Amino acid sequence: MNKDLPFQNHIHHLKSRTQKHASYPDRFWVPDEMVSWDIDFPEYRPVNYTSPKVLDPSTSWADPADVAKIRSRFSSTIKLNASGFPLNPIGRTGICSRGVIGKWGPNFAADGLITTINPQGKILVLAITRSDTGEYAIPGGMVDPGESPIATRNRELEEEISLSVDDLKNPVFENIIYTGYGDDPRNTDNAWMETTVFHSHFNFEAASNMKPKAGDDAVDFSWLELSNGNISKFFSSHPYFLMLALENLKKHGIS
Ligand code: RP5
Repeated sequence: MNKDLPFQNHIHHLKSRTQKHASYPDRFWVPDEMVSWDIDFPEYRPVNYTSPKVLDPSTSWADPADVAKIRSRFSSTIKLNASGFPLNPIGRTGICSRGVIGKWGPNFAADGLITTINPQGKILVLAITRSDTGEYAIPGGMVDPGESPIATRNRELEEEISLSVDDLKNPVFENIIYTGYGDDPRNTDNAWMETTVFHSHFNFEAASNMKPKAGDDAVDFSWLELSNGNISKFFSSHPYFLMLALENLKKHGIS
């Protein structure tokens, strides 16, 4: 992690504590200094919320309500509370249980961050507009059982923005720039997002030949200039991922 970069929300998970999600009740207020589980906070009364959709037994992507049934899945690095529930690795969020998140503990996603440089020398990123929060986002989604992160990335680019595997051939470079916690407004004390971010850079001709079309959870798409103003409008920890992409471009001698 590069500590000098701005937009590191996941360090204090600001959005996980303060951003109102449409379907969530108001969170119990957690001030910055009370986030860590290591700090005593006897008044802490997180709001218990799990969406009816998550609790519906026919929802195939959700864990059973009884966490004991899936506890063996957790790696030894995941802390459990006294009742055996997994604890968010950053700390308190003001909501316990799962919210709209299907799995107890970490929920794995993959993101496809695509950049190009236009003839005017501006760095552009391919962004979607999310249907749930209305924010810009890098296209991405949840890893299906048995799926590799790169396969998820490819599937999500196809589902959300109609890019084919052929469109993704021959990037100037492509590599993973981040794996870990995402400061997602749906996170709770017991369920949270972790993601793998693939950065692929294309020359302008290849990018112009892509014919993106918004679909699935995306209501729109755009090639957005990577200005600080635009970066700050992105969903979850995506602003930080975009800073990492700018660093990655520099590392590759581009920009
Ligand atoms: C974010 O949520 C991830 O970085 C990824 O972009 C996204 C996955 O959730 P859905 O888009 O499937 O709702 O935390």
